[in-house]
Amino acid sequence: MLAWETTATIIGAGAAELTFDLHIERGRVSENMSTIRVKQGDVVRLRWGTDQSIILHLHGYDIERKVEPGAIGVMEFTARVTGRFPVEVHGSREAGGQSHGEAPLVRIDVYP
Ligand SMILES: [Cu+2]
Repeated sequence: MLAWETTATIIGAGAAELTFDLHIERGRVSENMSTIRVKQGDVVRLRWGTDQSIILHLHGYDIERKVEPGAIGVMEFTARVTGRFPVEVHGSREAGGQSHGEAPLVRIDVYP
């Protein structure tokens, strides 16, 4: 299953600007949003909503965002590097620690 972009704008040379809206409930996203597919060169914007305070870390591109309930946390990057990049949940301030969860919250596949 893969997630479909909410909006897509072609920005030339086959690249697009893609926005994904992802909602986290009790530390998970729905199954059909667990893999996001983009192409190298795309400008990717992830908009996160959550029902609890959470810290997200996009590995590889190394972007960390704290997202609070009632607010949208935005990660934006240009997908310059191909491969599979997990978004992991880091330990929340309430729980303490910085450990990673068992499975990634979302995987981002960047295709050449
Ligand atoms: Cu991490």
